[in-house]
Amino acid sequence: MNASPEPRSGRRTAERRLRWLALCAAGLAASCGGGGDAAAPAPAPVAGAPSPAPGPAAAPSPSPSPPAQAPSAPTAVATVASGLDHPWGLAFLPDGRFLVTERAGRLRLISTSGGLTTISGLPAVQATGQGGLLDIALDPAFASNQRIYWSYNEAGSGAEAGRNGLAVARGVLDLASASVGNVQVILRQTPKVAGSSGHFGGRIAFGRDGHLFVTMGDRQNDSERGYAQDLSRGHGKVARIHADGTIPADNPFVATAGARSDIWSYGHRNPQGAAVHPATGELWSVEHGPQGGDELNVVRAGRNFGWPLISHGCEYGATPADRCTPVGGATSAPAMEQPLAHWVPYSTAPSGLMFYTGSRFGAWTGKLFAGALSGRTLWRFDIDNGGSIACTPPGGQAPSNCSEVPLVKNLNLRIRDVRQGPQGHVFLLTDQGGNADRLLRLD
Ligand SMILES: [Ca+2]
Repeated sequence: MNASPEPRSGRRTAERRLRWLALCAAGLAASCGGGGDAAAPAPAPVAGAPSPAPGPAAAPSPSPSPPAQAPSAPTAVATVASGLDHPWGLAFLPDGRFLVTERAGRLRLISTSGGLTTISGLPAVQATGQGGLLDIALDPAFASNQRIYWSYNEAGSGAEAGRNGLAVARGVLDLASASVGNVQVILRQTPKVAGSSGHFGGRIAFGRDGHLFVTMGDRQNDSERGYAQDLSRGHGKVARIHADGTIPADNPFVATAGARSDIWSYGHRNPQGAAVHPATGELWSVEHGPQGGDELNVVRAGRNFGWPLISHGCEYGATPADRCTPVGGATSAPAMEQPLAHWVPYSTAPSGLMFYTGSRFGAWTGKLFAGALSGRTLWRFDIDNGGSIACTPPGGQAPSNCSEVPLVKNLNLRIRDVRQGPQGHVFLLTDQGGNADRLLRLD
């Protein structure tokens, strides 16, 4: 269904606007208002004009518009760079180059021809288990301030020696010397924990108003996962901060005694994908459930997303045929959010989330995409069709609103991140280990 041909015409942009309006009026109405970030008028989700930024790898002379005979969906995969080591996050520089994090702690500058340079000047990263150097983002005003932001696992020191936790830092990138200066740590997930190297969350995304969202996992210790419900701790939360690390006055818990003022939402397990809806400005996220029960959520201010009190997944060890008791004992509860979509009975381990707003691939415009690690695929959500979304991993019957992209499924690689680049291309990071760790472009 990805490749269904659609004729191009001058009415396309208007039609897309109508589709987004239909999204708001139909099954996904709740996603179009009510959130703390949703007050601003919604811009047209599809840019009528191409991105002003120069093109990526295979387009040495930037072409301002897609070729006349461009396919309506990607039909080929090109390797932009190989030789990476567990790449995790991706950002696009205005000059056509790329920044890619490697979990082991290197920030890579990648040329349009795939050449790798290591950026120096980052603070120490503790690379262990799922932890290390994680996501990367450019400041919305990067062209004038050259500022970049990254998330990572920070080792504790002093009284916190032997513990670790997620941190977010920013600095000023000097491309000429391939270094970062003026580094400031702007967020720490506290308290740091002992005995875990997992569930950091770690995605960062700028909201339309310039606030920075940070997803923070529950840190995987079973005995401590209840902290996801504890507003005094950073576990299992999404944070929202100003770009300098200070706290927005309209954060939902700033007036709650004992609560961290940076909390935007709570009750999360391990959110590894985050993207801001192009029409509503709301944060959407995908998170890892336990065994089964991975979730797609619309992350609204002050809401409780349930972990570990409710879940659509089982404790590890249940067989797929088991009718397990969900973690927490129930799949729903009053005053707790339900995911927009969830995966059962298998996990797909979603990582990376992208609203496709480009016009290069017309059949993808207005769709949402999530990478998958254990699922080794790219999920496509036809959110613009309205109605409910349910995802059933391989072996099941996938409903039409949630499907896998065959082009990516056939790669059989763990997809860590998916991003829309300049000129409407789609880029993937594969986190496979060995020679298969790459930056890919879908053509
Ligand atoms: Ca949940």
